[in-house]
Amino acid sequence: MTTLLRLHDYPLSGNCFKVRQLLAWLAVPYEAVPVDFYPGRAHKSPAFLAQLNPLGQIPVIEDEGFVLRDAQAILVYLASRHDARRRWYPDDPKLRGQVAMWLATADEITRNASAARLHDALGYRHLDIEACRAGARAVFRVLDDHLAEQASAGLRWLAAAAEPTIADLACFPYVALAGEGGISLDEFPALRHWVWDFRHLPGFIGMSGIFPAGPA
Ligand SMILES: N[C@@H](CCC(=O)N[C@@H](CS)C(=O)NCC(=O)O)C(=O)O
Repeated sequence: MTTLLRLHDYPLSGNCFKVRQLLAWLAVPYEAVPVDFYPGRAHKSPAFLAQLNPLGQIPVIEDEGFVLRDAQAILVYLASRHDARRRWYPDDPKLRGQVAMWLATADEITRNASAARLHDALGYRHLDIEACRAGARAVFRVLDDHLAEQASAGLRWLAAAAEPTIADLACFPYVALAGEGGISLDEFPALRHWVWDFRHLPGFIGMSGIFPAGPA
């Protein structure tokens, strides 16, 4: 008997959102296992560290005994396993290289923009909020410049593909939630446009703070 894929999940986590959204797009059934992230800090419990993620972070999935941590790694796994069209994680070597580059950038976004949000919204007062905001603005500048260049070549997404890939999904949530960390997107017009396009993708599920777009 096959068991459902399990996602160790917290509804307010943008990293967990990445996984929920890809599972929805790929129509993969799963069981969400709630993690008492705040205030319980269940992701730092000895059992969580020993069995799921020694880094004490979410998301983590379990797929028939296969345990995988890190949102970007999980997106690669799920797209490779369940997306027969190879739309989300294209086979083309150059596209794959571009996707990998932006997946790495997504973690840079988490380190800065997500940290600023944790500081402002969940009371992570030990974080250096000005350094987080400056780091987020620096990486947003890279994204904004890149998306503006893509637009001048007739492209809308981070990799040079006609459709969005897991690169866009990985970078999306903490850009869209930047305001919750006190970071304005006003100086990043191409990035704002990309957020708008992404929110309008069919099947976009949204999360608290990022609402699905209504009908056009
Ligand atoms: N590289 C990891 C970062 C995950 C991450 O930072 N998750 C946050 C929740 S959104 C977390 O668990 N933070 C707790 C911590 O870092 O101590 C990923 O992309 O999944």
